[in-house]
Parts: sequence; structure tokens; C-alpha cells
Amino acid sequence: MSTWKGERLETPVAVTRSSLPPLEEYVDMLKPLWESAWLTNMGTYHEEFKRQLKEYMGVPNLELFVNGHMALELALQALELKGEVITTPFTFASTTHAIVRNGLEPVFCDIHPSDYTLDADLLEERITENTCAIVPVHVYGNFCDVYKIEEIARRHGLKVIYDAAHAFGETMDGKGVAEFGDASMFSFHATKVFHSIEGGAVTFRNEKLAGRLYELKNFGITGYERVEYVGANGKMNEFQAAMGLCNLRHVDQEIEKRQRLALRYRERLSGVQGIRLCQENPKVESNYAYMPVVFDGYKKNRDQIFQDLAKYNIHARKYFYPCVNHYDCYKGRFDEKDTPVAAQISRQVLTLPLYADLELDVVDLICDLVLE
Ligand code: T4K
Repeated sequence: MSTWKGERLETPVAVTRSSLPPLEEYVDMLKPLWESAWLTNMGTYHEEFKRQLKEYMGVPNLELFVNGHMALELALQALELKGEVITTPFTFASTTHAIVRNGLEPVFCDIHPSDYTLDADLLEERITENTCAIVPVHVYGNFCDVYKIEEIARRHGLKVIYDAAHAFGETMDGKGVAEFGDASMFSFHATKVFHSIEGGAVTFRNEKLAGRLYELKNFGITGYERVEYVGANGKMNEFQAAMGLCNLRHVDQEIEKRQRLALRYRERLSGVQGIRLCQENPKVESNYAYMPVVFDGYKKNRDQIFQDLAKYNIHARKYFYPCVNHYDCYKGRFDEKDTPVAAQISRQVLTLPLYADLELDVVDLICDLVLE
């Protein structure tokens, strides 16, 4: 990269690139699978991964799933919710779909303009007698206003289930992200800071949920000749768990590498007229999951920057555009105008490439292109 002279990059740079452990580490993990031929359905690696994750995340209760989406969908089912669920439209499709697929009614609350998480000051006006839960999203790894949200939830007797898909490994005031709320969902998708190829987990406060989550991810089967619930197939297999176990050994270094790159972006882009970066929270130890940049009154708009970068073979992403309440599948049911901040941010935000193996020179090139 140091020889770059303004031409299009030969190798595309995507918004992210999966981190992988040394190949031998993973291959070593596969050998016992060939010997036992036990490939899925809560095998040895599944159980070991669960144990190590509980330790890493500092929680007593955790269940693994085939992906983050099933984790969220089944967590909502396990809590036996009925009625309205308050959430935000500035997220990936999964959050709202999980609510709707449980027969629940999403009610959209707008987001905070500085960190794009649910604006807790607007939360109470969305609560009705039908509200049963709140599903806030730690979007980009930005911590929600957990204290305020949970104080409101307690007063109104509501459950809080965080979509923590982006927040693996983070802490607030020294407390792990998984320790907040009634439950939190984590995604271990290949594009995440920490992954198990596909995968997910739910951490939860009430230990009585453990059995139900386990049963729901296994078709609702509760005994050899008994099926008590309408469950799904949400089981994580042994190849996923093996990848998770390998990656867990390296995740702290991965986060350190990301931090260095994120800081460089901040150094180069902060304080520029018309460019806004997420407000950093000094109480939060971040995992540097994403690098969102908002173009608001900048000399070029978000879409122009997106296209300019693409000309150089750099593929930023418009996470999250459109807002969920603007999706075709929800047409006529929700209106983006009800959440004006989310609607505006989704039109202005661009998520720049950020992953552990990204070269610092490429970050500089991206900044040069944005600033030129
Ligand atoms: N809640 C939130 C807030 C979420 O963001 C997500 C998922 C979920 C819930 C649900 O969790 P999961 O069920 O997925 O565990 C990606 C991911 O598929 C998705 O997990 C993620 N959020 C979402 C924000 O991003 P796409 O469709 O944008 O991914 P894709 O295939 O375009 O990949 C983006 C880039 O990543 C590629 O250009 C290159 C790189 N990549 C991708 C894959 C698939 C790799 O380096 N390796 C890979 O294997 O959705």
C-alpha cells in the first residue's frame, strides 16, 4: 500500500473481513470430530464453548444458537411475551423480524442523534397498556442508555431484551454488557468482531429460562417421547463451536488491532466541518465493531462518498439504510416519519471499512479520499 499513487486498488477492500485463527489451530480441532462422528446436537465443543463464553462474558446464564437471529427470536418466545414491543428502526432487519415473527407488535421509538441508540427520553411516551417489553439495540457497539431504560422498564413492569449483536466483549463502568437487562442477544456471524462462522448466544438473568431456551432451539422437544413447545431448529453445530473456541483465544488482540485503526479514523476525520463521528462514551470499553461516519452538510453527501470510494475499489456500506419502518415488507404498517432522527441518520451514514487485518495505509487512503 505504501506505493499507492492514486490508482484504483487491485484488491477490493470491503466493509469488513472475517478474522480467522491460524489454519492448523482449526484443523487440530476437527480431528476429534472425525473420530467421534458427533457433529451437532449439543456436542463436546458446544458445551465447552458455552462454558468458556460464560467465563469470558462474566455471566452465569448463557445459551448458544445457530445464529444471532434465532437467538433473539427464541429468547422473545421463551419470555412468553404478548402485545407491543418498543424498539428502534435503525438496525438490521433481524431485530424487528424477530419481534414480528413472534406475533408481537413492534412500536418504533426514535434514536439519539449522537450515538443512534434508542432515545430513552422518548421511551415513556411510547409505552401503552399493551407494552410488554423493550428491545433496544447497542447499534455499532454503542452502549444504550442502559440505566435510564432499565429504570423506566422497572417502573412499568416491562422486560428488557438487548439486541447486543454488535457489542460482544464490551463493558460499561467495568460491568460486562451481558449483565444488563433481562436478556441480551449476541451475534457470532462471520462479519462480527468475534465469530463462530454463523452463531449466536443469549445471556439471561433468570436461570429458569435456561431449560426453555435449550428446548426451544431443539424443536420444543422435552423428552424422548415428548414435545411440549412449538420450537425451531436453532442448534449450533460442532464446526461452529470449534471456530468459536479458536477465535476466543485471539479476540482480545483482534480488538486491540481494531482500536488502533479506529483511532486513526478519528484522528483524521474528527473536527471536520460536516462530518460527524459517534460520540465516545468514556465509561465504555469499546470493541470497535464498526466505523460509522455521518455526512451532514459536508461538501459531498453520503451517496457521493460511497460512489467515490467504490471507484477506488473500496466498498463501504450503508448500515443501516433504509430504516426498518421503511422496508417494503412493512409498507402501510409503519411510517418512517414517526422516527425522524433515524430516517435522517440512515440517509447520511456510511460505515467505513474496519477489520483487524486492515492496513493503516488503507485507512489513510480512505480518509484522503473522503477529505479530498
Ligand atoms: N441484530 C443486529 C443489530 C445485526 O446487525 C444482526 C446481523 C443481527 C441482529 C442478526 O445476527 P445474525 O443472525 O446475522 O447472527 C451482515 C451480516 O450477515 C449480519 O450478521 C449483520 N448483522 C449485518 C449488519 O451484516 P450483510 O448482508 O451486510 O453481509 P455481507 O454478506 O454483505 O458481508 C459484508 C462484508 O463482510 C463482505 O463484503 C465481506 C465480509 N465478509 C462476509 C462474509 C459473509 C467476510 O469477510 N466473510 C464472510 O464470510 O449482513
